[in-house]
Amino acid sequence: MTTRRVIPFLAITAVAIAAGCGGSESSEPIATTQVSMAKSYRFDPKVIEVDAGSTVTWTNDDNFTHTVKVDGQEDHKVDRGDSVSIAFDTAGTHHYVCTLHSQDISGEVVVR
Ligand SMILES: [Cu+2]
Repeated sequence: MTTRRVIPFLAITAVAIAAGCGGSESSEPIATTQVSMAKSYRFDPKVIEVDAGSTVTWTNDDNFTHTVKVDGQEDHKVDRGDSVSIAFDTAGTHHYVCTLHSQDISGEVVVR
């Protein structure tokens, strides 16, 4: 059976899936309560360490709106230039993401 198939010239779809930003995978926690949403699509520092009861502040220094959603908590939208503060009372490692770009940026708050 002859099936007529028009094979379009796939313009070499740059499967540019920025596969794993190689580089330093050393995610040693940084002792700070300040996290920048840095240009572009980054939480900086990515992994922080705070004392229980601390309030962590994220500031959006990027050109895009991001959010901070700690696992098990509500999502917080942070527009350019804005910030959000979240208190951490429970010891443990709290993973979070930007729900708008959850595949690109995430981070962790390690509470001691
Ligand atoms: Cu984002």
